[in-house]
Amino acid sequence: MKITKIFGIFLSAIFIFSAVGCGSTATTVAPTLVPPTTVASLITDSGYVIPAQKCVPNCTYKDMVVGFIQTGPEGAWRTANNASFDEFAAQQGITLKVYDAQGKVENQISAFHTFNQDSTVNVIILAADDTKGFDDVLQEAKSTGKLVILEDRTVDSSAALYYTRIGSDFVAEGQKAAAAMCTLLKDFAKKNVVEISGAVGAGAGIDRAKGFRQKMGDCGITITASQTGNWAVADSKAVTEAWLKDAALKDFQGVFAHNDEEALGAIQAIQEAGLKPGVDVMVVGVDATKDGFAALIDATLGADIECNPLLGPQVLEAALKGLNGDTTMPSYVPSQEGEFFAAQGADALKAILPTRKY
Ligand code: GYE
Repeated sequence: MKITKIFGIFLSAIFIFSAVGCGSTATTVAPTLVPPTTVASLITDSGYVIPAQKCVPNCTYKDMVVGFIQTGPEGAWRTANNASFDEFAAQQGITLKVYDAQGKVENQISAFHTFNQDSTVNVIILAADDTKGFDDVLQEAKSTGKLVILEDRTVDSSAALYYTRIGSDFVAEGQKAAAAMCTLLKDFAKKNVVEISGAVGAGAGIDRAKGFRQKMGDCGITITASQTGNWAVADSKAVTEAWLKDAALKDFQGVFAHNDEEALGAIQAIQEAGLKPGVDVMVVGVDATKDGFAALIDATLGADIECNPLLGPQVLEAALKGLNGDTTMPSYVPSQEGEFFAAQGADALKAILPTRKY
C-alpha cells in the first residue's frame, strides 16, 4: 500500500479523534491511546505501581521466575522458612533462584541489582538482613519491571516501593514478651532484665526491642544490659556468661532473648553458673521452635512467643496476584501468632508438639 494512502488514512483517523474531542455528535467510540504499562488502575493503596507482565491477566505459577534474596543461615526458624518456599515452589513449578547473603546486607543489595538486570526474573522476594540500604535497588526494580515482595523482615524504604510485606508484627511480639516476663517475675522483688538482641540492624530485633520497652513499665521491669547474640546459641551463651561474671551486671532476674537459639544459649550459661533457669532466672524467647518447646517442657524456658516461619505459600500466592495486576493486596499482611508458657504444663505442651511443623 503506497505511503500516501497510509498517510491519508492516518489523517482521517486524527480527524475522527479530534472530532470526538470537540464535542461533535459522532457515535464512534474513541480508543484510548495510553501505553498499557502504567495504566492508573495498576496502583495499590500504598501507591505501589504494579509492573505489567506479558502474561497478564492469565499469569500462572509456571510464568513465575523468582529471585529470592535470603538472609543467610540463622537457626531453626530460617531453615523452616527456606523449606516453606522450596516445597511450595517445587509443587507449583515455580522457578526459584535463591541467593544466600550469608548475613551481609551488602551482599543482598548486589544480588538485588543482579536480579534487577536478569531479564528472566519477574518477581524479587527479599528477607532483609538490615532495614537500611535498599532504596536504590527498589527504585531500579520499578524501572526494570520486577514485582517486589518483602517476606518476614521489614525495611525502612517507602511502602510505595514494594507490592506487600508478609510477616510477623515484631513490635507486638516484643510487647507480648514483656507481658510474659511480667507474669514470670510477679513474685520477684527485683525485676532486672538483660536483653539478648537479634543481629544488629535486623528489623525483627529492632522492633522486638521497641515493643518490649513499650510494655516493660507495666510491672516495673528495668533493662540492665543489652547485647546482640547474632541469633545464635554460642554467641548468646558467651554474652550471658560475661554478664554473670560481671559484678555490676550479674544481678538480673530475667533474660529477654530475641529468638529461641539465643534463649537456649542463655539457659546453658545460667545452668553452668550453678543457677536454675525457670527458678532463679526467668527466660523468655521468641519463635516457638521445636527446641523452644523442649525447653518449655523442662521448664528452663518460661515463655516462648510464636513467630511463624512457614511464609512460602502465602508469599508466592501474593506474587501470583501481583503478576496478574491485583491492586487489592494490602501493603502489609501480618502473620497470625500465639504464645506458650511452661506453666501450661509438660503434658499439655507435649500434646501440642506433634502439631508443630518447625
Ligand atoms: O525470629 C529468628 C531468625 O526474622 C523472624 O530471624 C525472623 C527472625 C527469627 O533468625 O530466629
